[in-house]
Amino acid sequence: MSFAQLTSPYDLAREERSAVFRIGTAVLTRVVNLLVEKGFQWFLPVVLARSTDPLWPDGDTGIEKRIELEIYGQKVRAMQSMIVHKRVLVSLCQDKLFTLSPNIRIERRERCNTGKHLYEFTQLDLEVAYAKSKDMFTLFEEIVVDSISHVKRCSEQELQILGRKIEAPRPPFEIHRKRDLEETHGRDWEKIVSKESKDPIWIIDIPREFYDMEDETSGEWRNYDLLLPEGYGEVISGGEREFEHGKLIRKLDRDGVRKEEYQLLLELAAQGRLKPSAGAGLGIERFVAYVCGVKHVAIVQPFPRIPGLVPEL
Ligand code: ASN
Repeated sequence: MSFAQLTSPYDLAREERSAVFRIGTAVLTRVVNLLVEKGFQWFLPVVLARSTDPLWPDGDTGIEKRIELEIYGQKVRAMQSMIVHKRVLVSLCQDKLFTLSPNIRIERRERCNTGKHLYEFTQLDLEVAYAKSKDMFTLFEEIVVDSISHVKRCSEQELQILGRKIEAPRPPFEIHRKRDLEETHGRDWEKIVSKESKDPIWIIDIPREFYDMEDETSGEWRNYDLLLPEGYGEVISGGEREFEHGKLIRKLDRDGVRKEEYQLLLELAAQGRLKPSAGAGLGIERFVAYVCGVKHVAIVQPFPRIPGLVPEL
């Protein structure tokens, strides 16, 4: 499959495209069923909102443009992640919930060839009240293992069409501190580690946005990413969350993030109604691309949204 073909889904070999579709359906069905079986409620996504993920500060953010527009005299933003909405819902109505949410992140056009970046992707975004990092490790390990096993069982022919050999990894996955990997492998640690490892690995203690829990004394962050093997890179990102009003304010000020955009979250925190929680999001296209063994995440999108390449439809 050549990269040029990615701009038009109709140019791809029908058999291969169909196999990717069927595997995508199998993964989504299994993940959703698993969560519902575990008592999660499914809420539908919001696309335009006054509050969204600032995606700042985050060492990996390569956003070229943030989409803001005015409706009914109010400024709204295109959803970058549903972190704020999940936190509000988990605090006010439901202890375990998830959504499949379109995230619009206008990535720098130079990222078109990384194979991992899209300017619009779908995130399975979940949040659990009172959960801790270890609960999320167990849950996502089950999601990853279970959906790969399901695909191996039910989509054998599709995997064959794509020439994909994949084994379900064995949990628990290894856990490494980001700064240790950086020390050993240098700035390109993520690429190197993802290429070299045989199984997915958890990366912990990652300095980033205000909403992830940070121990202000030790400087340790209680958050995590999951890296896929074979160079597929980061597929899950999440953390335990800040819920104390004073700490949230300090961190927003420190990061230079506009507090007006997080008013409801801050009000709940001030009233002691923002629940402690943990959660994470899994990039659907990245995960399905890995299961299928394809070279670019856009291959799993019927209408590819590659940075810098706006399709006809
Ligand atoms: N979904 C992620 C989380 O739950 C946030 C993100 O996508 N930036 O932490």
